[in-house]
Amino acid sequence: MNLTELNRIATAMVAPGKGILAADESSGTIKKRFDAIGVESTESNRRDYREMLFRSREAMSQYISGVILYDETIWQDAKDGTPLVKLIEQSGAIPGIKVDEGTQALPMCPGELVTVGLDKLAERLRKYYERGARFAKWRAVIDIGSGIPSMTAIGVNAHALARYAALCQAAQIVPIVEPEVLMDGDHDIDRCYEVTTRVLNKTFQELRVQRVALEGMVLKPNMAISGKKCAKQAPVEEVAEKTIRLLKACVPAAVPGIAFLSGGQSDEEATAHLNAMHKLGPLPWGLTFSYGRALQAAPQKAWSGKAENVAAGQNAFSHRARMNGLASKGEWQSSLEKKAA
Ligand code: 5MM
Repeated sequence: MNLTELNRIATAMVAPGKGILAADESSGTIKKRFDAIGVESTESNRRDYREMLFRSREAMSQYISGVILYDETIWQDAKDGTPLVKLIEQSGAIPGIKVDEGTQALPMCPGELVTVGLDKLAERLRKYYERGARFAKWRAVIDIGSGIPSMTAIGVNAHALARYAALCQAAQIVPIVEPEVLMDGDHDIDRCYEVTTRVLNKTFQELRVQRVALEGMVLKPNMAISGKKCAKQAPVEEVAEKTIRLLKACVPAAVPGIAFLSGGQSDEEATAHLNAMHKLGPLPWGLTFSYGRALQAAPQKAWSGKAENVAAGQNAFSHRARMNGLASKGEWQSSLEKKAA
């Protein structure tokens, strides 16, 4: 393992002003997104949509440091025959790959999930590296509800995240470690804070036990935030303050960067929260976005599967990428959104 090189890539993934595009929706999830805009989820439509994003010159060259791909996409070519991976590289961004294989019910733990995909992972990583992937992603899902999460679910998911991360580093691939505490319930921000603390502490304990080099990874956490159905929604400043307090308590400074998931926040909320956190600096790690929905909802709507809307889709994507790029430096203002509208 060349740790200097892993650290160089991890640092580039969280460079100030840039963040990561999570375009790794599995077939089921992208179908849901396409259903919402009335587009059939065929292999060629998925290719056309992602090609549109990767050819968005402004977004890709200025605000996107890396793209997380799904297995189908990493092997696909653009309409003109150029591998999609090459389009990403040519824009100056780094290709990455989602390597988990989704979740399964966790036996003896009703309502809880464990992420799978460790079998033959070393071999898959070798092929992805040859194709150009320089980082990977594995997402664990932790739900908050009555009596959950259990320490069993937190423990097995942390163990799998660390197994995955160690295999990535051995294959010279930077692991994005994503333990996502869902924001789907009616819990308040303090319950999210408490559960996320337990999850991150257990995750870093496992990473250390399995000898993962913290200097060669990126953490992709949720923010400390109110559940979507909670009657009392914490304001932006509280989300920022509690998230930074929590991360400072749980994430060692050796980690080069933290890149948030958006988790179902609106586009502008996700941007405002990241921006507010940068007002609380200096911070010990790079802090940026690795958004899926909060970067793609607008371009998906603008595109709606029509070739004549490609420019509109690219404009919508570039706008969100620019707003989040500014937020990753604490330079975003809500008036910039209105001006664009
Ligand atoms: C883009 O969505 C990713 C893949 O999800 P599925 O495996 O369920 O299709 C997801 O892991 C994503 O990378 C993160 O959750 C961040 O995306 P959001 O939309 O939460 O910012």
